[in-house]
Amino acid sequence: MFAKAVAVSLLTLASASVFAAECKVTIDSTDQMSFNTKDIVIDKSCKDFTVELTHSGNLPKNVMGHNVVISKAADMQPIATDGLSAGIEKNYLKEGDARIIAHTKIIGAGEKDSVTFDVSKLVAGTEYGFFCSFPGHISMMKGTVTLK
Ligand SMILES: [Cu+2]
Repeated sequence: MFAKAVAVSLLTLASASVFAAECKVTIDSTDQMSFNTKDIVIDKSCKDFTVELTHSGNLPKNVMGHNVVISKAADMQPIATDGLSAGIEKNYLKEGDARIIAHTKIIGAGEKDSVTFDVSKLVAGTEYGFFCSFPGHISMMKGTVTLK
């Protein structure tokens, strides 16, 4: 009887995980100044969403550092520009910049970092994006964030 109860709860767990939305994405970054994805899709049923960043290159963070910053599409370039003078210790982001929805720290080769944010910060119908704020990287390292 106990075994049956365990079996039933395992089955429930398994089917729940099949239907639950994946509320996490892992993005890899490289020595070629690139991300391996151009679009982050967030399911509306997610309460929180986690972005994990990895770096599969060989270069250290002061040379080829990367982060992931999420904001409204229109705020991406202004945030990157304002972050230039902040320096690598501040992840090339202006301290207290309210336009930033979420960001990881800057990482180098072999490192990883992740950030979890409240999906209710995203309003349906608004365009969002992600980018790397390391100086000069936004030209190649950017993509869209879509709520669906
Ligand atoms: Cu970068």
